[in-house]
Amino acid sequence: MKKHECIIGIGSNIEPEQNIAAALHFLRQEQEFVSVSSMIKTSPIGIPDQSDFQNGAVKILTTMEMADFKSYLKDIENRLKRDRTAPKFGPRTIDLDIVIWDGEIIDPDYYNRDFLRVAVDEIV
Ligand code: PH2
Ligand code: MG
Repeated sequence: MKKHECIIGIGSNIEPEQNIAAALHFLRQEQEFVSVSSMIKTSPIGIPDQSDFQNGAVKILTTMEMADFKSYLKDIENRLKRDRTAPKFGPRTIDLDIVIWDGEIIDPDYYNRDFLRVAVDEIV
């Protein structure tokens, strides 16, 4: 079966150690896990008055198509009690975004956020 290579940006500023560890655990159990970057502490973008984030990136291989994989990441966020009523740039237990899919950069944050580019470039 054809596998897609995906690099996921990972971020959290609510109990980030536990929530990032839990997200990585799910990805290791449920996908073909390739590598994970260093996690770095970053100042909040968008809404300054909230806790610092931990950010990093993960590379996996998946047999899912992109739309299904997006839903799958959303499901992990839900399992980690992501509050969907919180503001767009507000605090979150976990945020999982597809940054690169089969070698193509699909998230413009790659260009806008230095910490995301550094984390992704570490494992690309
Ligand atoms: N994500 C946000 C809003 N602000 N700030 C940092 N430092 N890291 C993030 O991942 C982040 C953010 C919503 O996507
Ligand atoms: Mg995000």
